Amino acid sequence: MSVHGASNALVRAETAKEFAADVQYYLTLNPRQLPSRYLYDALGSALFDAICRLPWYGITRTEARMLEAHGREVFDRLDRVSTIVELGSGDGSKLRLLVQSGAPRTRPLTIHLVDVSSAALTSSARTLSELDDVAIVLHETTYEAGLDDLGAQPRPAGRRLAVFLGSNIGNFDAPGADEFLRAIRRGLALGDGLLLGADLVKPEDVLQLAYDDPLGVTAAFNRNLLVRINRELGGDFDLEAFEHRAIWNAAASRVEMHLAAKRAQRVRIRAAELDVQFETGERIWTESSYKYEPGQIVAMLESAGFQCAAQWIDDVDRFALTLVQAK
Ligand code: AVI
Repeated sequence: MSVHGASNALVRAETAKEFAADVQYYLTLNPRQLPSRYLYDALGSALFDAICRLPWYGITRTEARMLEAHGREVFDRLDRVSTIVELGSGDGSKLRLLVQSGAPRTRPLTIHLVDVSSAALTSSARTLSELDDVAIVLHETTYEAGLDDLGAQPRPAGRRLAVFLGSNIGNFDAPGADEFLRAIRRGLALGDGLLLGADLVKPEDVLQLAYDDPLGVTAAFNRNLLVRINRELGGDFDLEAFEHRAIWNAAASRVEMHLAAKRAQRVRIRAAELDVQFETGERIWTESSYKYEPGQIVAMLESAGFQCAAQWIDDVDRFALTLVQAK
């Protein structure tokens, strides 16, 4: 295995200035919001890893089982894959499962890992180093910049397979998901593939436990955003004064995470030059996690320039893996 980093020009660290500007903008919207990407500092990422191990959060386990079961069919339907591009590298274990269960495959295989987190890239590269005959290229950057970079590179022989797992698509609203899928399409050529993992609509009590677990790990993941603002932007949020809420919005087909003020209070965030007055019960909307029906996933992919090659559905744990090709 060989590992290469993309050029430094690609490395885009999220600056404190951008964070401050986003906090200033989103926290003063009505309703108050914070972009969910800021949940993932080092502690937030560790808490998310813990969430993936919770008995009530099934996405990671179900998807891993499905990748193992259907990996072979993925590479049968999409022959001559010479390049895999994983957007949001996680810890590499799901991609390893896919490649292992997909043998025989083209050798050597080049795997591009795109993630803003250098810790995630390192851990993923370590996991994938167990595979033979694989070259790994790390792109420490946003998905969009990684896709632009790949689109601009000379194409090796064989097909590209983009992989976007973990129902990360569910954290985009509909226009955002469409824009993102179109950006993936632009980075691919006719006949290249995209494998998308997406969570399905399930009973409300199951969703409630998945996003408000009895151990309080998801609550800590959510409230850590305030810890991050206090540390990085000189905020004075009183953590005890905000509680985690997970709300199933059936009309919009999404689970929303919020932080609700337990009492009226004023919060100062120095680096954002912001004073915010919260009333009792007032909420900050921190994340949406959209849940789909299988047909909606296909429709969303088709309108972004793909055609469906296969869809595998786990009807018990309600998760879908969809393989499409660029048309
Ligand atoms: C990363 N993303 C797909 C997770 C989700 O299910 O929306 C993040 C998460 N939020 C709360 N629990 C997990």
